[in-house]
Amino acid sequence: MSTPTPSTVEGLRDHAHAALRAVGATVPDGSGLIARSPIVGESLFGLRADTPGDVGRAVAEAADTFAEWRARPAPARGELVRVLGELLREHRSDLADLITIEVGKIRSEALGEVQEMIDVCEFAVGLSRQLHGRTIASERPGHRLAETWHPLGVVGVISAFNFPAAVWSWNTAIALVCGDTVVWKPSELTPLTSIAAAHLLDRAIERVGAPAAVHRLVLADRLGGERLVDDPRVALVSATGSTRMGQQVGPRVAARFGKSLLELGGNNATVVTPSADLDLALQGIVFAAAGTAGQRCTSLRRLIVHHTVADELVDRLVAVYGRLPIGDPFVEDTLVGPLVDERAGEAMAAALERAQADGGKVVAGGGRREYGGGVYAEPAIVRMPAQTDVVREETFAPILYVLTYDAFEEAVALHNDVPQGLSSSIFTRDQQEAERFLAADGSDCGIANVNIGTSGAEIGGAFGGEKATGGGRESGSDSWKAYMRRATNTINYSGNLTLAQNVSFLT
Ligand code: UN1
Repeated sequence: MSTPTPSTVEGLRDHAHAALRAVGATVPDGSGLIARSPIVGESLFGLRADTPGDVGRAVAEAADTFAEWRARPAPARGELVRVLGELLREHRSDLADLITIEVGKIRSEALGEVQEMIDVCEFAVGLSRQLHGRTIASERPGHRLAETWHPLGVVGVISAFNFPAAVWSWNTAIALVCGDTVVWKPSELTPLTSIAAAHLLDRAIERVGAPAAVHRLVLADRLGGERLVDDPRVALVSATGSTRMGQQVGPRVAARFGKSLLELGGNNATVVTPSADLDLALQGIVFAAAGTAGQRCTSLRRLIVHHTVADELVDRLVAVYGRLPIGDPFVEDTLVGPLVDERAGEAMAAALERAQADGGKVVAGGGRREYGGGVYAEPAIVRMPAQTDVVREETFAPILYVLTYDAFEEAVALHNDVPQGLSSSIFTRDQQEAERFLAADGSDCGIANVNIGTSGAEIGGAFGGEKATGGGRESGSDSWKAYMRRATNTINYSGNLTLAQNVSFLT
């Protein structure tokens, strides 16, 4: 529900309670955790936090339930996810309200996030009848070689604040149809959205008669997260967050031979070539760079533009940036909401300072708007003389660094010369350039687009990236394979024991 007047702490508190009531969830009163809203920059209420011991208990319950859940046929597991999708449709608006309250996303983007959840549920339901392996030609007569896929175990999901519900659903919908049980540790910044989403799943569990502990939500701090990461009963840790977080999680999970699926930082770039349709580029760039206040892992952070079109494109971008409605995301026309917290505002200011010290020129935004107690940043455009260290780092805020190039090879080299490798795009009408960007020696990212921005991927494709982005793939395509274990089967129906590679033994 959009409100014409700016939000107040009391208003947001009532709004959050109403949304939670509508989904049927209650807030666990207590202390240890605070539900807050970046819209006003204030806390709304205190919540009981789970201790590392509680996390251990949740893992134990999920582990105990695994055998029972695994035994259910996959299409029957799909039924649970189908009902979750139905409940998400019914409560689309309530969940979107909570996302706006806790993350500050504008209405359309919050609704889009819930749509993404519905989409992945539908994808997972279809998948529940398609978890198939392959049959492989055997080198031996009268033998069959096959692959079978089996449920993995407990999946620990660690999610970030910026997609507090969708990223959980990518993991959970797929893991559940794959026969896994799930323990979810959301960001401490988004407990209410998590409570509502988990409650909808609990309702679906009850409706289809699934075992209650196929899913457990834990509202825990960092120590609780570490408990999940280190627990040998957690077969797969799927973690979304910063590269620094992933650098800790990956080795810890690997040390106990667990599997991890990491979706970490991005430093996404768009190349604009001389043949580009600049109207199209403009729209794609503004949504990707300023949308979600630059707080998507797919947000556009670097613009690599041919020197012949750079001035025109930047001038047009500056004009659009000057008109961007910044403010309360519940106000209808707002396009740019708040940054998540004061720390994000400080990181943005610090990055802008460093960029200027490197010779960068801020040509749009960069300031702060006064609006309640929230941190409202004006999305910034900075023309850089070179790709310096600050440009090569991911600052989770709306800063768009502009670099220019002469030769296409230079654009690709600049593009790939960052530690991260999540999303990328090119605007061009030249087919050769488009294909070269997508080729093996083009973009080195997990996502490479043509004539569209870097953000806003559909769920049907595999989502994730290379290098410091962590290498994991979630959501569509064959990402489900990360949530299952593969067995290779050799079946001998020949009546003779033949050894592979023509080895003879005892013959
Ligand atoms: C994220 O920011 O962690 O492609 C996920 C996108 C969204 C998902 C972003 N579908 O921008």
